[in-house]
Amino acid sequence: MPPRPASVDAFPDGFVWGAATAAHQVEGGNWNNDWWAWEHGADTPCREPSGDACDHYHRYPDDLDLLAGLGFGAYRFSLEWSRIEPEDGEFSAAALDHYRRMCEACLARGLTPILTFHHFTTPRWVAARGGWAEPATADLFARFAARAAVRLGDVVARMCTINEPNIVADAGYRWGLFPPGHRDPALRRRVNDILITAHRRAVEAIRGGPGRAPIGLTLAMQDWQAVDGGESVRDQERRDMEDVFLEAARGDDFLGVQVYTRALVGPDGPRRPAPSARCTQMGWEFYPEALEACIRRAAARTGAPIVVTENGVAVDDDRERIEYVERALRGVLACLADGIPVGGYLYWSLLDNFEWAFGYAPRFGIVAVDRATQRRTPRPSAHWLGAVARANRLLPVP
Ligand code: GCO
Repeated sequence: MPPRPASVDAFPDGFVWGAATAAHQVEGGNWNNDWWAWEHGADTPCREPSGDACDHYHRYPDDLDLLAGLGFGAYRFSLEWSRIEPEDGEFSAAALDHYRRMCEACLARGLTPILTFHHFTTPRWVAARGGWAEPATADLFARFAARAAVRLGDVVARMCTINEPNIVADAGYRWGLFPPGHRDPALRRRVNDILITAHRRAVEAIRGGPGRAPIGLTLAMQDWQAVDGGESVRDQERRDMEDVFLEAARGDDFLGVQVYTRALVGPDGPRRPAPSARCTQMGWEFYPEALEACIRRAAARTGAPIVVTENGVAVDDDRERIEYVERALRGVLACLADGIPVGGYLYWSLLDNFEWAFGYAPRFGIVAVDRATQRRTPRPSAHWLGAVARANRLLPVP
């Protein structure tokens, strides 16, 4: 086959390349939030507690050295609300200083800091008052966001209010997989609304602070495909999972799109992948083409600029990771070729980390972490994607 013309594989100037993490999944010792309690509770689906995680709270300078050295230009990470506001209205200047140092450490290494205010975990005192089922939580979150933005707004390049509010609601209030473990579809819709209110109020609150970094939310999306006449069930599922949030994101500075796979929906509801399907360690179908479909849908529904704030795969064989990312990036290029504004691609995740109820078994990292020694070892995918980032074009798969 003749080589493709170079321009086909090039990304636009200024396209942002990075990797993402979330506080509870990497920091370690986050005992003051609802997830830690959930990990240690009886009868929860958690396989193991988060413990020291990757000790990233202390090791972040080395991890940022690694990320920058590989060729990446951005780092997405999150604040741990329970450290910053350990009790109602008691804000920790030391915790905020820690996150400011992290932002400054990014900037010193040429990494663009992309900050998420809420990534799944909620302080215990908030959870005890009803968590996201309680409308007052929207105001508590906005107050926290305002405080954090005052301290950090001038040293961040982009801000994500709430990570995957649709998963917070769905996994926590409909399926009982995340805290608080409810199984109540009506409550889940109510929680959707409260999370949307929280996002809107946080945007307002953050805008009152210093800096002019774009603000948006990040949404978990799938390529929803109807099978055997499942169109209307698919549409209803997708409405509660995505459409209500896409509508809420209209007018935002950007939308963070986070995609891993497709969802097949029959008249009886979502289906598991066929036994013959190629699956990842998560049991999700290996389907990198979902990213393109989701970017197109998100852009069409919101009119907002898109950033891929998460895309990645949990696999044993790192060659599969490279294959997955390469195919996903072809989809990003196809979107760009059609004029859809996609501003960056952040791989999930920099490090092998605490994958919520799944514990440490799934390996999402481009960097392997030895659980006993905390030693980091970049995988071939880290070197390949770092080279792609440096070249700002898709490179041949090694
Ligand atoms: C999520 C998250 C990450 C996950 C990742 C893989 O959205 O679920 O943002 O915390 O680890 O998506 O499941």
